[in-house]
Amino acid sequence: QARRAYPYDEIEPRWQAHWEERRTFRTPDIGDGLDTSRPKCYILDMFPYPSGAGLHVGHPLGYTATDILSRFKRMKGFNVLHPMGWDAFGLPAEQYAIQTGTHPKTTTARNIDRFRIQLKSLGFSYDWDREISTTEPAYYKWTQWIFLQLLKRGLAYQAEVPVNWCPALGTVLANEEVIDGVSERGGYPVIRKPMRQWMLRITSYADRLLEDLDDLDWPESIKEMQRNWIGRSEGAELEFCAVDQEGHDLGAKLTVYTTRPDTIFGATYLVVAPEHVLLPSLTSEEQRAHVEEYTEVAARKSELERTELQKEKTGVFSGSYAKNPATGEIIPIWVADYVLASYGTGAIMAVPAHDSRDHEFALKYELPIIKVVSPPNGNCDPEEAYADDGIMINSSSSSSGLNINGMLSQDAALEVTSWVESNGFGKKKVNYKLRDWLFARQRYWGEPFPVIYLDDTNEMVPLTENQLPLTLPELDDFTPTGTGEPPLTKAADWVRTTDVLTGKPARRETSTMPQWAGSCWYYLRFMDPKNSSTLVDKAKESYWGPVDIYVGGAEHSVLHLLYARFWHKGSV
Ligand code: ANZ
Repeated sequence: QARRAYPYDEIEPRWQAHWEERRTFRTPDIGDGLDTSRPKCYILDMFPYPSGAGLHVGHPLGYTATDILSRFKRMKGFNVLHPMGWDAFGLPAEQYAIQTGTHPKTTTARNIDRFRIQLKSLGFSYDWDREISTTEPAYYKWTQWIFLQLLKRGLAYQAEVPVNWCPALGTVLANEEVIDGVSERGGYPVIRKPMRQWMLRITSYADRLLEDLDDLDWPESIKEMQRNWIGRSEGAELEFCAVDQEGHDLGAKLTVYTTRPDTIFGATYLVVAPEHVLLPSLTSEEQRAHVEEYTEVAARKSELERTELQKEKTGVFSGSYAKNPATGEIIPIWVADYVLASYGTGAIMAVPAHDSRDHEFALKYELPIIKVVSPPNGNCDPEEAYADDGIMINSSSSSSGLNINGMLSQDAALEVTSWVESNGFGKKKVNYKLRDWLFARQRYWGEPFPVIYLDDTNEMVPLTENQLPLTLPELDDFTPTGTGEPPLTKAADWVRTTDVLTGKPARRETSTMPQWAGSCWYYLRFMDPKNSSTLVDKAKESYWGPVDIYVGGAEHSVLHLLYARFWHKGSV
């Protein structure tokens, strides 16, 4: 009886088969039956990562919302583009493959099939004719092509940068794979080790990525996350001369970055990051053993452990001093890991009366604390650093001729900046928290870089466009090598190559691109998924673009949602 009243197990399969057969939700192409006089609506879901477990409940949650909207818009006479595809390169697939001993190609194909069946059984109205996967050579040909464009524009470069190296596992780990300084898998210690890596110059676009947010029709919370991540900060770089205990000039200059030049009279010591290049030359013989021991311990910590997670500040005196240009006083130079090498100049002037980190440090190591800002209403906690603006006090010196007493902090900051600028030991400076994007992984399951290195000169030569795609070689043993060399080094026949232009022997790049490479631009490819001669046809892009509705997780707000904006700006 119940079956006859509601034969759901007959209705759904029947209609799903009907939609499949008739390709009901196919969106025709421009020039192939699409009525372009109608308005369009491009409704996009976040590119799912097809894991072995199948869909989780969060997937259909968002997909149901976009499906309702797609059907509604179609009924209202819109041409609706509502595609689906797979973000299928990357670490999880590779880890799963290593654990199960199955090739990532096999597991990925299996996972995609499973996801597709599950999505179809939910009856979503996707245009399956436009399905793409980042792991298909026909797709990653264009990911590689974009990389070549970035390279041509000077936006891709190689540099020695510290990476998470796990000696026990013999591999480089992504930040997400390191928990409290040990590897997520196995719990082995992870250290920071400099390695040659591909980097993308996202910082060249820091100002545009920030300013253009104002014009974006995105939720304010996502825009705010991007703003904070880009982290624009206005201040000054100031030079301090290194001196010995008697005040004799040592010939070295230490540049600090500060957002509070107004507090210069309260700078009672300087701090350099443990990795600072000048540290070895600033270290006195008496202090050398202490400093070296300290920097070694610091090298084992991640940035998060050195900042947010650090319960107690630690540091060591370097044995040298510097002259505070405003006061003429001789102040000590310390090394401490709460100062990061990767931000500003990797050195700070410490103002313990007005910065809480410096305050805590000064109390612990008994360094002088001098108040130079008085709160406008006169009230402040004497036990704590007063970090807000106020009125300058204790801020004049006859030796330097600088006097900012009685000024408001902001005016004093401008005054000090122009004073250092006119005396030639500093300048106004804007800094961003945003770093260049570490764009290489010592892993197998990713897009190969389309570049080679000539054997004789080591010169890097980009592949030509007609050599793309450079396909990932079949490799039975795709596990990490144990030496930090990428697994692709094991594909010896693939690595060995010749430069087509000169016929010279060469070798291929063996690191691969990170998972985000393929997910940076998929919204463009869906507009023209089968085009083999260009990434996306201009006419199709101008009809379908931009994406009208995108539903995805906020956890990607500073990953592919930011990377995509950078690629779009950088490659067109
Ligand atoms: C002196 C000072 C006095 C500071 C004061 C603050 C308050 P944002 O806003 O994040 O840019 N700083 C600079 N470089 C650093 C580094 N590499 N690692 C850790 N701290 C660093 O912060 C800039 C401020 O953070 C700078 O201004 C500097 O401390 C510190 F009352 O200089 B300030």
